[in-house]
Amino acid sequence: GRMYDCWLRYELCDEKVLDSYEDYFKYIVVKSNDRIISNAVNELKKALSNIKDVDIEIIENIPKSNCIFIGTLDDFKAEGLKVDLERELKSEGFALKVVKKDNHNVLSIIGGSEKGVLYGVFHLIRSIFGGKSLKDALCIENPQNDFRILNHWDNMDGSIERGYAGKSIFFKDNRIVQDLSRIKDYARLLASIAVNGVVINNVNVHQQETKLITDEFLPDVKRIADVFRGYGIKTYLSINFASPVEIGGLSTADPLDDEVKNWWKDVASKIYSYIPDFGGFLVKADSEFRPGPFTYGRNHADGANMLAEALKPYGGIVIWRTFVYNCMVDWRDRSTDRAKAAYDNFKPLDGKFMDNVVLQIKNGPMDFQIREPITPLFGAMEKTNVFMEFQITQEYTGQQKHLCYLVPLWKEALDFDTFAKGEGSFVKKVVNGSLFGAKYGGIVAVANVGDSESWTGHPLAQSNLYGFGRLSWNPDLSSREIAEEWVRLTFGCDEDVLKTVVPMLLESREIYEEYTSPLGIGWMVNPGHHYGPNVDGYEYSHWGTYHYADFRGIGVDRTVATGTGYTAQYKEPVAKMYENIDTCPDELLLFFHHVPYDHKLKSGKTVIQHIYDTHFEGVERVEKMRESWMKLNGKIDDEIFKAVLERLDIQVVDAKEWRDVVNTYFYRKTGIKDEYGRKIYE
Ligand code: BDP
Repeated sequence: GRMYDCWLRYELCDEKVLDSYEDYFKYIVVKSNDRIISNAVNELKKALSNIKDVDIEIIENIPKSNCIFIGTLDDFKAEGLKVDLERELKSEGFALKVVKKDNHNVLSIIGGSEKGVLYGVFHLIRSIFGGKSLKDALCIENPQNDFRILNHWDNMDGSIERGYAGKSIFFKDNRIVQDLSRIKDYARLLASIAVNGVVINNVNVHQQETKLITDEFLPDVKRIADVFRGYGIKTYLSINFASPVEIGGLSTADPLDDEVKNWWKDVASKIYSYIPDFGGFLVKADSEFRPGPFTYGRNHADGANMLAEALKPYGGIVIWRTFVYNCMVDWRDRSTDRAKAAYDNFKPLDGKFMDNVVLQIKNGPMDFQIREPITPLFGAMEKTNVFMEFQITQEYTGQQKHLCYLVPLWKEALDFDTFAKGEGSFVKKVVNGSLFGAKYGGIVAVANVGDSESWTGHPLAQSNLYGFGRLSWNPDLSSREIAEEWVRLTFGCDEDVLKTVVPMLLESREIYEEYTSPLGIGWMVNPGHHYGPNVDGYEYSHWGTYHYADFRGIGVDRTVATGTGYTAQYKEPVAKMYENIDTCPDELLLFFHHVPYDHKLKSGKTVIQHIYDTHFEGVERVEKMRESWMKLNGKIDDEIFKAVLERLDIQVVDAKEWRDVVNTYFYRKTGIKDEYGRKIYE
């Protein structure tokens, strides 16, 4: 069905664009029989076969007529065709060009490698079906990030931690699924947005998943890796740091112990015997009760380097997460600030990691809230490879019941200036490796897919998966460009649809923020499952997640002058900007400062009035979104229309609940009335 096909439904949205391509739609010339290239060619064939009167033939030699040529730069040159691309094309890059051969035109998709060819083909498909003329499609493109990886928080029992779209597509009943057809379709979807790595199991590695690195399961992991390989995607596994003890029969997992080191070397050699291009390990260690090097008095560099050494001979990498903090805080003790933890743990280790270790850093210093500042670690690790970690799955952003297009949030993070090497030291340059000359760079995200018909539960949440891929390829694309592309490919080019859905997407993050937790304070959710309002839900608990609201004021004082000193982790002038209440941006005020409720924001409103206004407005805007969606009845696929409407209905009801709980809470705390006399429950 259409929901299942996502943005690969291959329905022509504008007949007119065909004029510029049609001339070429007779022959596809392919020299290579490489698997990635044949998958690319098949995809193009499949796409074009959906166009009326197009009947395309795949041949080996350039004919005496116009044609499409698909191949690597080497294939291209072997054909005696000339273009000057050597210096411009990176391995995963591609060019789409029209080249003359005799008296004919050859529409050429030229890849720096087979993967480049695959991405070039999908670019052509995207252009044709997204309504772009050939002239606008011609280009040379290279990925700005070498690693573009999805993390799946899937467990082998089929459940997905923080999954809101059904069960795992990889695992069932404690085994890997037998039928891999859905995984193949997933690989196609990911290849179409140039994702090149997938971690198939949860970062919290439980007993069963610990065994994925053994002979019992590696043959099955290999089956998955074989499918992904055909689409240019490397397979990675999350590992359990305590594996040598839990499955290896050793008495320790101490990273400096020789037996432990050898045990991991054997594991690596075994894995690569099954999967020669295995990507590497993802590790959550010494975090939220997961085992790690701390148990043995060792640090994170000791732990990561030990694994890196085992993978090094095969070209694998260790992706070590920096989400490490004390999750057993005594809330009565005001001295711990969770926001400081990643920096405090990892900054002292800069320069101590092997060159095939990468630190994977969450965008914010807390945990995927709707609004957070950037983690200061991004400007601080000058001698270490780092990846950005985003969360596509909507744990704190509406759980795929609420519409929340996350690309604007991600762009904010990537466009942030760390000033680490003076002005222009954007986070996107840190994570792609260019700012500090790191060996590896990349963007990673926690996937939002499951076995639901639409993959993502909320059909419009497909835009987040799509957006992640497009943005990690090119962080300079705008949120709007990505949204428009996605809408055209998913719904066609009807202007009314475009004019309805694109603004819904673009406003949705702001709207969600309006009726949930205000001004960067975060949390205020029900503990455990993290859905729905609970203002004090995490206030008196051990997780380090507080807003400190009392009858006088609210917010966390993270200043150096009077607070936790967190602002000092940023470079100047960023540190000063946050430290000073007059320059701290409104939207993050309560993240950095504790203020009285009548404190005036830059907007001119008091904090309390801002809370009331945004909560009323947020609900009104959800209702408007629902109204505009209603206008699409009959204009788009009925199944999608209904599935979205069902969720918008839930969003309307639950947004009201948020509004009323939050407004009432603050009214009771302050006794201050809404200036406009709107309904606030007592
Ligand atoms: C938190 C999630 C938890 C994850 C953890 C992580 O609530 O389920 O295990 O992040 O990233 O946001 O490790």
